[in-house]
Amino acid sequence: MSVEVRFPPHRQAPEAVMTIGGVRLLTTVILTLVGSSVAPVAVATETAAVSLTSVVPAPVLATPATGVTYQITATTTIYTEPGSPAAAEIAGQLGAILRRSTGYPMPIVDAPSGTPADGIALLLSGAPAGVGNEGYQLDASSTSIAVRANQPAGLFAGVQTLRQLLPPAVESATAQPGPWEVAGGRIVDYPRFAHRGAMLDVARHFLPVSVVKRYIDEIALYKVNRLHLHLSDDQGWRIAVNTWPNLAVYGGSTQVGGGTGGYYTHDEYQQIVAYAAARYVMIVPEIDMPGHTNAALASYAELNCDGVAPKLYTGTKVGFSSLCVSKEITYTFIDQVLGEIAALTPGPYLHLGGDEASSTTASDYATFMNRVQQIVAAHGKTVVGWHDIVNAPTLPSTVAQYWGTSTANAAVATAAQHGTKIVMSPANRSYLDMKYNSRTRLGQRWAGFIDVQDAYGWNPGAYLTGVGEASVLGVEAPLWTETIETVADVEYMAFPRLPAIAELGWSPTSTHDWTSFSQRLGAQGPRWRVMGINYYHSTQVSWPTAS
Ligand code: TNX
Repeated sequence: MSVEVRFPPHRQAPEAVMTIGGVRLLTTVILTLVGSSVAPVAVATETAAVSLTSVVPAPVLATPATGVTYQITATTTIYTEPGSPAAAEIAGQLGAILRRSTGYPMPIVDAPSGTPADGIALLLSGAPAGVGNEGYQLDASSTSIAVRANQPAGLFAGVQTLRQLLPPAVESATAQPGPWEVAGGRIVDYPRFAHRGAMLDVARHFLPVSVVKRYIDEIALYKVNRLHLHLSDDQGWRIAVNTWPNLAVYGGSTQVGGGTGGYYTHDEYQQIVAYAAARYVMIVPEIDMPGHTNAALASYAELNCDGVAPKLYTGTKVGFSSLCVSKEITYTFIDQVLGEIAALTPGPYLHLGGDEASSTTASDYATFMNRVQQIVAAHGKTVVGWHDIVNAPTLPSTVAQYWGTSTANAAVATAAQHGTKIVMSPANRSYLDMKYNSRTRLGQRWAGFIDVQDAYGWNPGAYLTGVGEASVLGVEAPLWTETIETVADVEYMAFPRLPAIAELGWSPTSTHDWTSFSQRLGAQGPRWRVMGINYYHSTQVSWPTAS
């Protein structure tokens, strides 16, 4: 029998063409091909080194080489693709992690031609074309590790996998004893969806730059490539706008519960954008409108239909505020605000919110959303809106983010059938602010309790009736912060559910299996402990002792 693995152009599991007795069978690779020299497996096999099949999100294909182990030692060199500053930066990131925890020098040098010995090579050549722009191939032999990708994003993803193949102590901030072994074999891997997102609501409670950076590091480890920042809401405006300075200075001066709030200066926002970009995470900024705008309305009386500024708001109600749809100054305001944010944001998207506009009439909502989408387009950006936006005329490029709790939404299905792309964030599956259960101290319960099996147990490509895989741009896990105040709170709600959503976004459906996932997730516990991540020890997962 021979096995040849093929990579379809996108979003599908690789297919194995098996030739048995001259008959060619085409099958999707799912589990072990018994008796074959190539054995793609989805279930962990125990070896001394961390198993190749323990990675989260599950790789497309993992082929252990039995009995082969690579070991990082004091003489290990990191080789990087010559002439690629991006590869050199990724090598630098890997080197920094390894230097801290191994205590070894880990020099970084240009890769020579040919296969380097005793080294870890990050190469922009030799990857299968089928792994695309974000995929990679990782080969571990007894003498070398080679991560090969077509683009730097793929190298970065491969390095995140390599981190997980090393013992948890590799994440330590201080030198540890080792040994630093990697199980031999090959991983070939690429994402199912383009959009693998997380969202932070920095409006209800302000989160400083340091917390956002830490979260970027945490999500990037799970191959999440979008961070949506909810930058404005009734309770606070969180980004400086030079043309409307009171937005941040006054509108940003409080938060839920009445704390002092805060906002990002342009320089700080750009620091976040750059930090994210170096981890292959795109920032998607959201200015919510026409509802969720009390902080703006309180900052500028002229934005109100009656010309009277409301008080700042520190409660948690929704749906009571609206920009004045009939006033021309509203559109000047939006044009100037979005113009500044567009100029600071390299990514293609501006998120307009558009949710829960219950103080705006349906016809005003349609008029307003129609006009603001043109404003975004004039700034060269693509609109994202919460799925309520499909109740207005949408541009063909507008992306709708589904946040409902039902598996049927006729308006969203119709939009999808007309070509609108959908980001899936069903509130009863992906909302990281929902409580795990009735005993969870933090969070809300309006969309139900979500333990990690609920977060994992759905298929984004077949969840909403009439919204098939081809209409789905990806998934996103939002964290609303009405009850969330600190980095420890953020981590408690995000871990372990964020990695579940990340896996739905990255891994092919053929790998979807709760038993396998819960085992692989449990293996992350000791890593999170070393990293100081305050995670929820869900009883649905068996966590190794002392993690
Ligand atoms: C609904 S989801 C909201 C937010 C709240 C969240 C709390 C959505 C688009 N709007 O305003 O923060 O529920 O779970």
